Amino acid sequence: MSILEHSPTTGGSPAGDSPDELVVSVVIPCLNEEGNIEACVTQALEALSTAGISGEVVVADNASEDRSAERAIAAGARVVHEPRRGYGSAYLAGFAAAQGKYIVMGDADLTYDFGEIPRFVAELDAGAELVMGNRMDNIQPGAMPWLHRYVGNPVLSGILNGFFKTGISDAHCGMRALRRDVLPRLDLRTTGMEFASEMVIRAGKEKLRIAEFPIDYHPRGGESKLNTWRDGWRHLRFLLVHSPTHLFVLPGAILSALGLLISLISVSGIEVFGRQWQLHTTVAGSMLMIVGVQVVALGLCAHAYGMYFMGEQDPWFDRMRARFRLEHGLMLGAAITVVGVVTGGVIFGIWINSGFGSLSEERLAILSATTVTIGLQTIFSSFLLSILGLRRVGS
Ligand SMILES: Nc1nc2c(ncn2[C@@H]2O[C@H](COP(=O)(O)OP(=O)(O)OP(=O)(O)O)[C@@H](O)[C@H]2O)c(=O)[nH]1
Ligand SMILES: [Mg+2]
Repeated sequence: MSILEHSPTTGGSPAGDSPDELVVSVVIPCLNEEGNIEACVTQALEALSTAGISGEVVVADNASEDRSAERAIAAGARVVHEPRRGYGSAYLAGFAAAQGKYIVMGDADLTYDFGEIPRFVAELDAGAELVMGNRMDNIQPGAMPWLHRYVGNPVLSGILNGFFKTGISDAHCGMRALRRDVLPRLDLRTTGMEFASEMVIRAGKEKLRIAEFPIDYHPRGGESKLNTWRDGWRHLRFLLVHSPTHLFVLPGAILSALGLLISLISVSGIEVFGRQWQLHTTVAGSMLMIVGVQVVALGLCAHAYGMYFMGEQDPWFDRMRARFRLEHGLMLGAAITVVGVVTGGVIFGIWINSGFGSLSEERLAILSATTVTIGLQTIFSSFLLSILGLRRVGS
């Protein structure tokens, strides 16, 4: 990365900041935006000087093949180069070079109005640590494709809020602002478009003070760099792998409960929907139980990994850990295994009673095998959980 030019505006700064301190760094990621970048930089610098805020504009050029970098410098920006492609990579380079107390973020495509910078700064001055724009009620005609507006954004924002309870209305809005000193706490790492989600999720987990207000979203100049399916999937993938509860534990618990219910109905021979459930249903119930328990166990291990190796905070898992020890898991697993073995013994008894003749206890046999499988899974998963916890001091 090399710094080409530095031209902070010379306006005054809000009360309380030393005159030399740069208050705002406007950071703009840029990939082949030669038709837009000058206007964006000019607008940002004008907004800063009109409001009397000392600041700079940092353009993170992502190996543009056009004249974006030259145009940005000509307009008065400081340009840093990030050869590794990706929206997140560009921002990480821009953040590393930023010198202001606050960072204001916005795309280099004329979709956002950099004249809004003072409003973002005012929210930060008022105590917010992250300020989000919300485009959803002010999308100008032609600014956002139907699929993004009514499917992609609401669905992904809904999942994000369902999983992480951030309460943010427009989690993918590219115009936002934050205090530069919260960056170490956010510890952002992703390189692609999912960077937008990562920042919001991390801010929620770190319990930052978050403010949001409505902003306009204008039609883009030049070609969009967003790939609907690839970038949508990158967001979704990020949400899933950062929430073991929703990826593993809940689905696993639902699968096993459903499997148990189906198996019990099938083995007991009671009629549901006007008929008894036969062998095929027992097999399905058994499969659901085994998969469900396996998935829950993987989820607990993922939680443990997140806590012990990635510094995640998880009160639910903490409570679980305080209550249950390895020995509890082993006892539970052993008890389940014994139930399975006893069920097998019952089948054996039936066989003896029939004088070792033909035997037709398939459903009970499936139940027995399933129970033993689940018991053994529980025992070995408990050991794995314990191994993951070994790294923890005092465990
Ligand atoms: N997608 C993408 N954008 C990059 C990259 N590097 C820098 N950018 C910039 O990141 C910003 C966001 O990209 P956009 O194409 O505007 O994506 P978007 O805002 O989600 O989608 P639009 O609504 O079409 O603008 C733009 O300023 C890009 O120039 C990169 O490698 N990939
Ligand atoms: Mg854009």
